[in-house]
Amino acid sequence: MNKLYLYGSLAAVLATPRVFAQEIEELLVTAQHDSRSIDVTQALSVSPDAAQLLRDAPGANIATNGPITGIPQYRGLFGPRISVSLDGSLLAPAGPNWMDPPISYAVTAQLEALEIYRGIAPVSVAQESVGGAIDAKTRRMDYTGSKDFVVDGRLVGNVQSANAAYQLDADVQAANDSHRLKVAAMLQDGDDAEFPGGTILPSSYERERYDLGYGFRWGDHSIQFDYGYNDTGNAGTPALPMDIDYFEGDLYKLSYSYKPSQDLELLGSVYSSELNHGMTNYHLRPAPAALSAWRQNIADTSNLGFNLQASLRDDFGTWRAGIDGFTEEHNSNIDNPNNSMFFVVNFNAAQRSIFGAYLEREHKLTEALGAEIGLRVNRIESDAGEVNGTPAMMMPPAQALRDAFNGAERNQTDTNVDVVAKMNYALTKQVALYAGLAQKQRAPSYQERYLWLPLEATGGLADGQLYVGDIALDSETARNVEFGADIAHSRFSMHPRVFYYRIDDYIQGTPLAANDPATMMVRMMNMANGTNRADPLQFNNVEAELYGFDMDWSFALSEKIELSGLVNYVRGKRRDIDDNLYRIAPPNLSLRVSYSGGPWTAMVETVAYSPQDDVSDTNREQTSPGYAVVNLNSTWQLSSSLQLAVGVDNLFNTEYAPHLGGYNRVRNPDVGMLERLPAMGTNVFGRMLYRF
Ligand SMILES: [Cu+2]
Repeated sequence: MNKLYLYGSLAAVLATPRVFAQEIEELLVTAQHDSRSIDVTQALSVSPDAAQLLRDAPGANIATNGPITGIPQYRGLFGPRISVSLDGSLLAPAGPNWMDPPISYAVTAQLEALEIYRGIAPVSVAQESVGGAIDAKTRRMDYTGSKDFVVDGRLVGNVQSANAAYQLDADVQAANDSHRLKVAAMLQDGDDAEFPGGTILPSSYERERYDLGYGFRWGDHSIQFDYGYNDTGNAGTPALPMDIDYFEGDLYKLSYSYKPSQDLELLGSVYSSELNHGMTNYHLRPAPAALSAWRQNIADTSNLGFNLQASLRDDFGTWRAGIDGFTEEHNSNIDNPNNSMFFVVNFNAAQRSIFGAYLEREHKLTEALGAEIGLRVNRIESDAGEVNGTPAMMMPPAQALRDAFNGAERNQTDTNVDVVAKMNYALTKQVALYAGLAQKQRAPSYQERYLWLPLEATGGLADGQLYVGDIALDSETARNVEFGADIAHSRFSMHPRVFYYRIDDYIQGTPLAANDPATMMVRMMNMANGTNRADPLQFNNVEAELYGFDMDWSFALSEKIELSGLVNYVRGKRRDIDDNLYRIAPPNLSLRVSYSGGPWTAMVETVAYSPQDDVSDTNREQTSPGYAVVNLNSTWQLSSSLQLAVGVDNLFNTEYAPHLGGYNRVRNPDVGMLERLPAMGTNVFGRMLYRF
């Protein structure tokens, strides 16, 4: 009996880690697929920036303007062309230069899924998604089946060497059959990062985040209230002209769901965020020598949104219908602490409201043939208040710009139509073919319309160019077509896609005439300050196209060893002149060998980028050389509740500068001014994950 008991318990001990490894974490798997989206949350990343997770998704990349300022790029499109939502809610950044991109408000350690819609995004998931859609889904406990509360707590701590950074995250949730509660706190801190040639200045950061949630369910109804408080302190953005002094934000959401049957579901939510932001060019980076060149920018943003969706399932598919709205309002004021007379009203109550309605049908035509069709109509209204500034009181060209802006009809309305048609055909049980066709539109951003004085407030372009807006801009219209296949055998899977986007009225900066007041103003400033800034660009409607190919694949060598990888290629061009589009990720691929056996996993990865020579002359973009880096990591499931992970990124301390990394704007002995910013050198990291 004794012997048997021992045997039994030994078996239990041996079996435990594997069973719980699945239950706890599923952490190490790479991209998870369904036909519509890719989830990259399972990647082992200790980055403070959720955008970094995107590197595991085919077609995706990251434009990095600072350690917590990553802007998603998908198939060469980025910024406002990609809809990023947080549990379905939109957020317009407070930084006019997107120092706080929407995805930066997603708490990495608390994500349940980071869903990247592959290719053409359904009209039901995003209002404006010319370049795709990403939704960050926060982990949330389900209601249980009994009155007794079940508690689920998670504690995550990680450290990394390249910037002496740490992150702590605690997430405690409790639920019974009718109540659920969540309390979470997150703390991040990092120093300036090291690269093989020195230090990236400034690239330190500090951020705190606190979340509360409460849900109540009765019968077929449930309501949920969520609140988040974001407090970012000093954080470097060396690719931009200033650094973050603070971001302080309150995020609110109230949602309701009614599910009377398996077939019918009603969802509704209202949400808002109040964001305050300060940045300077003197508190974190070496201050300009001339006291007159010191600048502080104080900005605030109010966001308010709602959505309402009904979905109805029948034997052949699902209908989804809904309405949604989102309003953002921005103020931004520039001053100089050394001169109380100096001011620039950069944006005054610049508003953008979008109201949309959609209808979508997913339909099974035959056992093998499925279709999705969707139609969305959006109405976008934008407006801005009058502006002024010291330059306009002293320099005739600036005065002309101000007077033209204040005298113009700034209230603009756009009506946009999105159409989506997609088909899936299952050739065999293992092979499905896919085709998609869409028209997507996007109205201009407030920066593109209302930037009246030549500045770099461009939503994170980070090209070092001065820009002015154009109130009369038209909406972008993207028509795209894509084909692909989804191949999934027991040991082998592959998801290739080819795509083509033709974008009419693509918004980008173009040169202005020499006698334009904006050009005259920049030249006048150069003379007065002894500077050498290039002539400004004006946001304009041009013609563009993008095409390419992306794929993820995996091949199981044995039960425990798997090969996998990504291949990404995208090319972006102007159609109206002979030029390339700006800041397009160079062709790249990754190759990975992973091992998972019992409580252990291990992974070796090579990531290689080719040079990018197809650069934008208009944006005075620099080419970049290719590179390859090797990364390793390993996890160990010590018990059902404890997992340890260690890893090394950039094992060989390779010095390289990603094409999407932006140019250095900071006086730094180790990196030249306007040189492309290097990535971190060898970075050793460790992570502990404890569940209770
Ligand atoms: Cu800022």
